[in-house]
Amino acid sequence: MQLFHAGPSPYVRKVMAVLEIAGKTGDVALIDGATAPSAPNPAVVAANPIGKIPCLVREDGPALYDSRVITRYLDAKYGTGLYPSGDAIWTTLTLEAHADGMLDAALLCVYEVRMREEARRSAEWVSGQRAKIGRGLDALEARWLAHLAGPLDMGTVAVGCALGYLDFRLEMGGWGDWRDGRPGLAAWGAKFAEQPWMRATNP
Ligand SMILES: N[C@@H](CCC(=O)N[C@@H](CS)C(=O)NCC(=O)O)C(=O)O
Repeated sequence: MQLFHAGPSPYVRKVMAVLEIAGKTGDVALIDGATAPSAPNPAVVAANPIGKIPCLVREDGPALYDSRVITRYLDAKYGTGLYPSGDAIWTTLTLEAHADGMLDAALLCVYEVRMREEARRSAEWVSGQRAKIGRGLDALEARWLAHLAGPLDMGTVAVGCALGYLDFRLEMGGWGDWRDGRPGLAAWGAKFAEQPWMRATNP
C-alpha cells in the first residue's frame, strides 16, 4: 500500500499512529503528498479528486480517503481494536469527529494565514474558528476525561493528534495554549504524548 503523506498533517498523523499501534508501518510506502487548495498536488488529485491527504492507495481496491475511512480500514485489516463493537462505537466515532472538527477549525485558521495576505484576512471568521476549538477543548475537559483515561480507542488517538497539532501550529494559529484553564486535559495530554505511537509520529 502507498500513503500520500506529509509530516505536519494531523490527519496523516492519525493514520500513522494506527499503523504504529498495529506494528504495520512496514506495510505502507510513504509518498510525498504535500498539497494545498491553491496548489493541488496532481498525484494526490489523481487518487483523491478532493485533493486532500491522507489518501491510501491499495493494490486490491480503490484508493481510500479520508482519514476516518483509512483508520477504520486499517483497524478492520489489522484488528487493532480501536473501534469497539456494540453501542460503544457511537461514543468512539463521536469523539473522533469531535477531535477532527477541532482540527478542521485549526487548519482553516492556519490556511487563513498561509493563503491570504493580511489585508484580506477576516478577523471575525478566524475568531469563529478559534471559538470552535475553544468549545471543543472545554467539552473535553468537562465531559470526556473519564473516556480518555479508559481503554484506548480511535477517538482518544484523534484527540491526542488534535492536541499535538494545536501545539505544533500554536504560533501561526494564534489560539493560545490549550492547557490554560484545563488542568485535567493538560495532565492527560502530557501523559498521552509520551505513548510510543505518539512519540513516533510527532511532527
Ligand atoms: N477530512 C479530511 C481532512 C484532510 C485535510 O484537510 N488534509 C489537509 C492536509 S492537513 C489537506 O490535504 N489539505 C489540502 C486541501 O485542503 O486542498 C481527513 O480527515 O482526512
